[in-house]
Amino acid sequence: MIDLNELGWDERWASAFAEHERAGLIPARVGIEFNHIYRVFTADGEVQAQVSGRLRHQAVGRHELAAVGDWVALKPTASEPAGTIEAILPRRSKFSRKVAGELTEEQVVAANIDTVFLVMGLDRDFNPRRLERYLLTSYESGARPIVLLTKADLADHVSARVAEIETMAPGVPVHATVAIARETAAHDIIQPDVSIVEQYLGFGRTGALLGSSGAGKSTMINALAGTPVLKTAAVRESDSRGRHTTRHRQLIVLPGRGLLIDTPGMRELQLWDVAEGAKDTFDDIEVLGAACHFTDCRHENEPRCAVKAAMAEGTLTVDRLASYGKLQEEMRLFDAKRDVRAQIQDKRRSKTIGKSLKQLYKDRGRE
Ligand SMILES: Nc1nc2c(ncn2[C@@H]2O[C@H](COP(=O)(O)OP(=O)(O)OP(=O)(O)O)[C@@H](O)[C@H]2O)c(=O)[nH]1
Ligand SMILES: [Mg+2]
Ligand SMILES: [Zn+2]
Repeated sequence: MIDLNELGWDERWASAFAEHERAGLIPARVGIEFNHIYRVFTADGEVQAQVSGRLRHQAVGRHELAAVGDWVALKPTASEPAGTIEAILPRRSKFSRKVAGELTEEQVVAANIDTVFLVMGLDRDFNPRRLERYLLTSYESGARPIVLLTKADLADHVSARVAEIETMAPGVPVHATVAIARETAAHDIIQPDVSIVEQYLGFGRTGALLGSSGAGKSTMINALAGTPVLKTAAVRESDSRGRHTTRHRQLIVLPGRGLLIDTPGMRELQLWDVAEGAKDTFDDIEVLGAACHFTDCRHENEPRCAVKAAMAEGTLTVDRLASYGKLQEEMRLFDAKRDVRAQIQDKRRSKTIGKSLKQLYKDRGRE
């Protein structure tokens, strides 16, 4: 038996589930997703599940299929410990990205999370510009972002780097630690400080770890679990790159202390719908921009440009303005692509509705 509250179940979920309960379905939380096969937690234990044909047929994109962290309505299979996912409860939060490759499709990386841990190594993985993109997506997610800088044993100027990230992400807590006990160059042994992560979790609360391959996400979860529940592997010496050890998303229960979702390192974090998040991340530039003489100032060669002035003063770096510009361009492209896709989806929806209407008339005719 599993206590559903331990998995994050509460009164609000129960009332969202009421109609499914009347239909004889049982609540379950998605623990693993791998090639459309799921393992879900139910009050009776963990079972294998797949999405019902109806749900799959109705879905206009993969974001409408179940994702790790989702609460779902499960129809148990009578003969074996398995079931069919008949419905997905509306998500309270989600971390999404655009699927890798050309397709403009949303992929939900983790659902119903309270906290997003953005994990970045202080080795060669350290890259503030990349973190900026993760922050953007976090602001959109509905979960609280926390930056976790791992591999503190491998960096010389840890506090300077923490400060660097702090100025980039106002209001976001930034912590540096190790995910595994290590000896520093000065022969001190540093132990992982699991309380850094624990303070943002707690009974029934869910966190997700995101970051590039090799950053130490699985290692950190193992430290919290107190036993190696997840596979880890050494990074490439030359550039600290990971080997994509974690292959699927997985929800780990830390009994009484919360839940953590491990995710595979992302090769690329393609942004999904970050308009609002952009405003938060580049708050400084947005504020400066409001003071430019021209309301449509592109901060290039326009006179009386507040952004250019800040750069001349040194309060704004060229790098930061460049990533702001890159983001603006990316959002323009994204919006254009999404418009095309929305048109296609609308067509598909009206086709499906058209079909079911036809069927309805046929059935009526027979009555
Ligand atoms: N020196 C040092 N090594 C660490 C630290 N944290 C993790 N590592 C090592 O980094 C390597 C990669 O760790 P993983 O936990 O597999 O990384 P991951 O983020 O889960 O990577 P993927 O599953 O590929 O996405 C392992 O060899 C870990 O032992 C740390 O704080 N210091
Ligand atoms: Mg991993
Ligand atoms: Zn300007």
